[in-house]
Parts: sequence; C-alpha cells; structure tokens
Amino acid sequence: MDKVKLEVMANWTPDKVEEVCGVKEAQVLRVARLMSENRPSTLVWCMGQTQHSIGNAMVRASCILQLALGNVGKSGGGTNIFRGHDNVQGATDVGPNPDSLPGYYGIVEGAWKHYAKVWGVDYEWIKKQFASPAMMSKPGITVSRWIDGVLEKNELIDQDSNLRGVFYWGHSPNSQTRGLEMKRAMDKLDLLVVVDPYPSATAAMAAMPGKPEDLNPNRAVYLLPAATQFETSGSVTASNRSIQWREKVIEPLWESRSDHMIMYQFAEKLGFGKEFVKNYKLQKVGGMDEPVVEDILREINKATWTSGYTGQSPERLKAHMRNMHLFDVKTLRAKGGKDKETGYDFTGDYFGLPWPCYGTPELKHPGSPNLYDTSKHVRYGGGNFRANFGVERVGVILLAENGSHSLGADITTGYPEFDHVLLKKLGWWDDLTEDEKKAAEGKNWKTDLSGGIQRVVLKVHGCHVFGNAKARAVVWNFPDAIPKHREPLYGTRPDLVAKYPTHDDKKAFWRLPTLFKTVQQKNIADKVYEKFPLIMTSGRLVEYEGGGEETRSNPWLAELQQEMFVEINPKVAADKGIRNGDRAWVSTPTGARLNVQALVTERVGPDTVFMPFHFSGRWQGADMLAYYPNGAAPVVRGEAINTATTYGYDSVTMMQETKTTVCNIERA
Ligand SMILES: Nc1nc2c(c(=O)[nH]1)N[C@H]1C(S)=C(S)[C@@H](COP(=O)(O)OP(=O)(O)OC[C@H]3O[C@@H](n4cnc5c(=O)[nH]c(N)nc54)[C@H](O)[C@@H]3O)O[C@H]1N2
Ligand SMILES: Nc1nc2c(c(=O)[nH]1)N[C@H]1C(S)=C(S)[C@@H](COP(=O)(O)OP(=O)(O)OC[C@H]3O[C@@H](n4cnc5c(=O)[nH]c(N)nc54)[C@H](O)[C@@H]3O)O[C@H]1N2
Ligand SMILES: [Mo]
Repeated sequence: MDKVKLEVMANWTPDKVEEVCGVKEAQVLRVARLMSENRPSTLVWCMGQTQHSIGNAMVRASCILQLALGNVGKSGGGTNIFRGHDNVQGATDVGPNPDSLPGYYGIVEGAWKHYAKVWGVDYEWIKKQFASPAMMSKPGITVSRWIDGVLEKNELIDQDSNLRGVFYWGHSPNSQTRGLEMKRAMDKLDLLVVVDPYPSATAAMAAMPGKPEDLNPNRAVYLLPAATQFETSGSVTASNRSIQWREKVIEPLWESRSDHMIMYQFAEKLGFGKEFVKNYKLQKVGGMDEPVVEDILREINKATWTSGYTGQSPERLKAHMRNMHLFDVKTLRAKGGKDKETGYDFTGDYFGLPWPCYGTPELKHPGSPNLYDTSKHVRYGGGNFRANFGVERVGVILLAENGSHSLGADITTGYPEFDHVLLKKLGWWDDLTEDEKKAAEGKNWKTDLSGGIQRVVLKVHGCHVFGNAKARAVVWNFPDAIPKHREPLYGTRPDLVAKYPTHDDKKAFWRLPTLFKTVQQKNIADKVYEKFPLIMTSGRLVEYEGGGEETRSNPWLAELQQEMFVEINPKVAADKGIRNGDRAWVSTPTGARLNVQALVTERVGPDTVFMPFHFSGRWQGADMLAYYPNGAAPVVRGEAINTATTYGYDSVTMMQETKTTVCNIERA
C-alpha cells in the first residue's frame, strides 16, 4: 500500500487524472468524499473497466481503493463484478480458461494427477491423449484470439500447427472483435462446428462468399441443435457465488439435445466415452443416453476443494430451492426450519451455499456470503486473506500480522496454507480419523479427497485452509506491478500517447505474438487519428442479449428495437450534416464500413460515438438474408459493430479492447 501511495502522490495529482480520464477534478473529489464518509460501501463494475488493453490495471486499482477504504471482507462492502450471462460464474469455475483445470487447479502435473484420481482414470492414459507431454502444461490460445491461431504465420505461433478446427459452443461470432479477419479465418478452417439453439449467425457468416483465395474447398461446417436451459436441468452459479438448481421445464424439442449429451456423444465417437462417464449414471432422454446431471455436480463436489465447491450437493441445493421462503433476502441467511421432504435442517445456511462451502456436505459448512470476512468463524462462513503468494518476499513477511485472524481461530497470527506437514508440525495430525490419515498422507487441503484436512483445520481449530496472509496491492508478476494508466492502441490523442505509452510487444503470450507498441506507434506515425477523429465505444441495450441472434428472432423484442444505430452528439451531427434518423456510414481502421441509423443525442459527448453490439445479419452495407439456413434468419438484422473493432488485448487476460477504438462518420 505504501508503494501505491508513493506512485499516486508522485504521478497522479488531480489535474493529471482529469487530463487522462476527462472527469472533472471537483466531481472526482465529490465521489471520493462520498465513499470515504459512507463506509462500508461497495464498487460495482462490469465491462467498462475490463474491455481495455489496461483492463487488469483498472480492476486492480478498484480493488486497491476498496482495500484502502477498509471496505473488503465486510457485508455491504467488497468489489462486485457482475457476471454477464446466466451461469457465467459457474462456467468460469469449472475451467474454460486455457490455463486451468476445473476449480482453478492449474495445468501442472500435480493438478492433472489430482484429476486423474477424481475422474478414476490413469494419469498415463490422460498423457497419451496429448500430441506431446509439453502441450499438457502449456496455457492454450484464448478464445479472443482464435482467428490469429488460424491466420498467423506458423513459425510465429508457440505450438506445432495452426488451428484447423473450431467449435462454436454457445458463442456468437459477432461478439468478437476484428470481424473482417474472422471471416477470413472461418473460410480457411478444415472444420467448423456450431453447437447452439440458434446457430444461424455463424452459419450465415460461414456461408457468405469471402475472398476466393481464403476458402478451403474441403472445409466442413456442422450445425448441431443444442437444447436450451428450459429443456434440461442442472446447477447454475450467480455473481455472488450462490448456486441454484434449475429444473427441466419441457423435453428437448425437435432434434435438439442437451449440451452434456452432445459432449458424451462426441466422447464416444472420439474413443473415450467410457472414461468420460466413469462417475456418471446414464439415463435415456429421447431414446439416447444422457449423463445424469446430479452425478456431474457430485463429481465437481468430489474434486473442487480449492474454491469450496465440495459442500453443495444436489440434495442440499434442491432443499434450498424448495424452501426459498426460509431465507432472508438481504443477508441470505436461513431463518431456521426444516425441509418437509427430507428433514434437512437449514439453520445457519446461506442461500445457495455461496462458495467457498468447504468440506464434505456432511460437515454442513453454511457457505460464505462475503469473502475474507474475519468477523465470523471460518466454520460459519468467515474467512481472511489468502496465503497464495508465498510466505515472504524480499525480506517482507506476506503472512498476516499478529492479532489479524478470523473469529475464534486457534492460530492468532499469519499462517501458510495447510498440508500434511503443517498438520503434523502443529500436532493436529491425530485429530484425523485413521481413514482420513491414510488419504491425507502426502496431500494438502486441495488434494486430500477425504476432506479430512479441511475438516480438522476448519472445524476443530477454526483456521482457514488456504492460510492467513495480507492482501497484495503490488502484483510483482504483472506487467505493471502497481496499476498504471496507458493509452489504448487506437486513440485520438497523440499527446497522451507520448506521456502514457502502451506496453512493449510480447513474443509469445498465450501462444501468440501480441502487439502493443508496434500498433500504437504505427497509428501515430500514420496519423490514424486524423482520418478517424472520433472515439468509438460499444455496449448493450435492454432489448437484446449478447450477439443478439436469439433475441432479434423474438418478434416482440424485435418490434421494440428495429435498427442498428450509432449515437452521435448534436455537435458532430451538425458538423457532418446528419439529422436524427438519417443513415450514416461509420468507418474504422480495419477497413470496415457500416451502414447504420443515426441517433443524435447528448448521451454521448462530441468526442465519442456509441454503438450497440447485439446486431448481425448485415455486412458492410449488404443484407446477409440469402446466406441464412432457410427460415432461420432473425426478424431484425443489422451491421455487427465487431467488423469495425480493432486489434488490442489486455496485457494479462487477453480480453479484447472493445470499449475503445476510433472511427469516422459520414452521411450515407
Ligand atoms: N439487456 C441486456 N443485459 C445484459 C446483457 C445484454 O446483452 N443485454 N449482457 C450481459 C453481459 S454478458 C454483461 S458482461 C453485462 C455488461 O454490463 P455493462 O458492462 O454494464 O454493459 P455495457 O453496455 O457493456 O456497458 C459498459 C459501460 O461502461 C462504460 N464505459 C465504457 N468505457 C469505460 C471506461 O473506460 N471506464 C469506465 N469507468 N466506464 C466505461 C459505458 O459508458 C457503459 O455504461 O451485461 C449483462 N446484461
Ligand atoms: N463490441 C463489443 N463486443 C462485445 C462486448 C461489448 O461490450 N462490445 N461484450 C462482450 C461480452 S461481455 C460478452 S459476454 C460477449 C457475449 O458473447 P457470447 O458469449 O457470444 O454471448 P451470446 O451472444 O449471448 O451467445 C451465446 C450463444 O449461446 C447460445 N445458447 C443459449 N443457450 C444455450 C445452451 O443452453 N447451449 C448452447 N450450446 N448454446 C446456447 C445462444 O443462442 C447464442 O448463440 O460479447 C462480447 N463482445
Ligand atoms: Mo459478458
């Protein structure tokens, strides 16, 4: 914190902040005062902070602010990063990231061995599924960059071959930046598979003629109809880490199948069906085998000791769903009472058992309504900061200070993560049962499948399994250890780029060369800001969702929002001779030209335009209707903004820089 303070005092006087972010000094002061005089208070953010090449720095600055205000680990405080879709949190938790196994286990040998045990398969067998052992522990290409996995020169990619096959599994093509290049990448593939209830945007984009030299004449495209959430059941995790159980409403319509049935059928065809369902019973749905969803959650329970997904059994979650009325809507705490069907006692539980919910379901951990809350006992949902970064660094102790610990803990100072060695050292080993001892030997709190280590540490000694340490404000392994402002790759202010240049290029970042300075400097040299003098940003509308193909196919929603549009300030409109409702051409450095309706409004300033990102079905001025599968075109079609969005990725997460690029506008 002291280092952050020094950086702020030296480089971020209020006038500089105003110059960079455009918000008046007095306004920032008012907000700062409001937050400091009203504690605890929370900070809510979504994509405005993250979809930038410095997204990681902005998010960390927000966390540091909350730490400085003492707002972390408190009810009513915290950092609230709302997840976008239904179950985005749950999906994140089970491992879609290209550098982790489910439950944030990493892709190192120890983690693979843990999962070999959980899945009941041989570690050597898993190894054989990879082209080379090195691929097993090498973070993959992120979804935001798949097109570069296809288009980039092979010698520049950190893997043996380019990407040749792509699965679109519940993902819209128009939600990703650099759409014109994506069209080229789609044409070059050998195989494109779309698993989606509405596979049509991808289908139309693939069917639309591109550059003849790009088209792979042997390319195969398959559209597989996925069932919707209403046609299957399962657990879903919300932004607050509470889990709910969702019931099937109707049987899958027509030829559609649930995602997990499709996955199982692929596993069968690819020769590992038996291993895939080792822990699952199969049930017949539409005459075909489908893994039982409850068993999938039980497998997650069995594996995920890290983030505390072990206590939320299907039985406990279903009992919560049947008895929502017993929970307080503000605190999430059960007012007491029992489930009529099973006799399950809710006393102490928090609704949906928000993770971490440690130990086996029998331990009856109630879930954790707020992370890092030292005012509660860890056995009843309390916590403290995690010892995740070692014990000491350059002479500084990273563990918590004396007296800083969760309520009622046996250890009243900082301590590291728990493993079999620490238990023995503390004399706690004999608190394990004989069976638990056998399972815990050589293991830690993340890999002991019996749950013995977690039980003894939490229940018997009131300590946190992941240790007790200080929060980390200086992230020494990030490109900017202390968050810094750096200008976006495409901007309208060369004077600011001179003061706050972006990062150096990275040669192999998630397997791909990733450019920062090269792009930014070329833009300055070419004076791109003269040709494209307006900042272009994008985001959401109430009426539509995501790529929008489902919601634009819904006639009632389609009626409410019939046109893709660009919001422009009255001053810009006057300068360009554009009136409200006129057609306009929006052009950007990708070479894209979008024909959209002008919405003249003071919602945007004279330096910025806004466009929604939910549209597809028109391409650079032309209707794509002819390329849709017969009868599958959405009611409303419009230009996809992401044909216009430019290159640029976050220096840690590889998130695309969709919230800021540059454009020009003319009357059409
Ligand atoms: N109706 C509807 N609701 C949705 C969705 C949908 O598609 N339709 N999508 C869901 C999903 S997936 C998500 S992720 C969430 C996203 O929720 P939001 O992130 O709230 O949605 P966006 O419209 O992307 O808005 C971004 C906001 O960030 C601001 N902004 C842009 N640049 C900056 C910046 O540099 N700094 C700051 N501080 N702010 C900036 C914009 O002005 C805008 O208000 O919404 C979810 N809810
Ligand atoms: N320019 C710009 N681009 C953006 C953003 C922005 O603000 N500006 N926001 C970004 C953000 S935050 C997000 S989250 C992405 C959203 O982008 P996507 O992740 O592409 O989200 P959706 O468009 O909602 O796509 C979900 C797809 O899943 C399908 N689907 C629905 N239910 C099921 C199911 O049960 N099974 C299967 N298999 N499929 C299903 C839907 O039909 C749809 O085609 O867009 C990003 N792109
Ligand atoms: Mo999102």
